Amino acid sequence: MKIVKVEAIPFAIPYVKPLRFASGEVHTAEHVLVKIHTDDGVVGVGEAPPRPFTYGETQAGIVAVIETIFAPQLIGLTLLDRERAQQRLQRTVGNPAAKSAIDIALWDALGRTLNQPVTALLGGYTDRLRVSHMLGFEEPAKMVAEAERMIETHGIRTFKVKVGRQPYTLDTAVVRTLRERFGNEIELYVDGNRGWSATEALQAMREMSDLGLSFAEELCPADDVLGRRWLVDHLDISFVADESVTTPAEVTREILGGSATALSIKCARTGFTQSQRVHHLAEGLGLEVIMGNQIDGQLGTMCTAAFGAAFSLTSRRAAELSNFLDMSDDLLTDPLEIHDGELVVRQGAGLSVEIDESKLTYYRLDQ
Ligand code: MUC
Ligand code: MG
Repeated sequence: MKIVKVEAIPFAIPYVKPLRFASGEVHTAEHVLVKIHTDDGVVGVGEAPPRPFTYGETQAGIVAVIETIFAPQLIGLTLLDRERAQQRLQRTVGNPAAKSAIDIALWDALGRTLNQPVTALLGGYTDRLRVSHMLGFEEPAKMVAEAERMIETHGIRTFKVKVGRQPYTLDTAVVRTLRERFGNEIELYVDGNRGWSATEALQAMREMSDLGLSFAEELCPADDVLGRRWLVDHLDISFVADESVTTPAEVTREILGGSATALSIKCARTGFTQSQRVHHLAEGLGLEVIMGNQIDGQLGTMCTAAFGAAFSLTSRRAAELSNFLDMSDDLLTDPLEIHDGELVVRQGAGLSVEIDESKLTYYRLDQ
């Protein structure tokens, strides 16, 4: 169970269609595959999606921080030295996606070693999650057509609509069209990725007050401290903190400060270990939770599903698990599938996924 080698492999897989939102856009999955090898031949895997517009990380930076700082800190520890591994990773500030991919690879290796699914080791509450699909900025007709395709092909009935553009009526018109087209057959919520001011956000939310939205996420920046509290105070639906809550301390600060009333948990930024801590905090504080998507590939999506299915609180709401459907290819030998609006969490050892080495050879950027 001793860690002997840590690999950080950059790869690039194009999207069939880009995902656009208020803080950026993604055309290619330029991610980093992390592999952790143990002395008994076990290999655990994790996937880091760099999001420079959210956390400041880049693909080259993730490879560099893993190779130069994290790998030397981890080699020699065993897979059971989990708190020591965390403490060493946390000595470096920031770098949430790099740390998370390592943490996930350690859990995968542990699961494979013990011949147990990670989802069972974490909590084992259920074996499936309902899926929520994220609709990026497009012409309104294309967004409606995409929702239609997701309903018909995958049975998905929950949609997170990206908002945060100026004028805000561009977005409110799309949300209204979706509600009119699909009626109460679908659940809708919105995510602004900090694109609006507090005032714009409140005007937009008032305009949509008859549309039965479940949540509003990061409509304006948390750094607009008083404006954000004022907004949250004036809304009558839950306000989800996403990119403003990347650590348990940030969760505490934003929630106790009145800047949010619910949380998005993303394994891509808090791995499994820190996600557990965020989950326990949410449970203690009595907060609703959504399992979020950091525009993950299939490996990252499996991690979100494995974590979300592990607990009652994280499996209550539809989880954001479907954006991998827009990638032109992926790295897994056995692709994930969404049927009847659900993703089933596999119950094999570790994360129950295998990397297709020939695809990795084709898409990797370092050879
Ligand atoms: C989301 O929920 O904000 C967009 C950027 C990112 O890091 O995650 C996505 C989705
Ligand atoms: Mg978000």
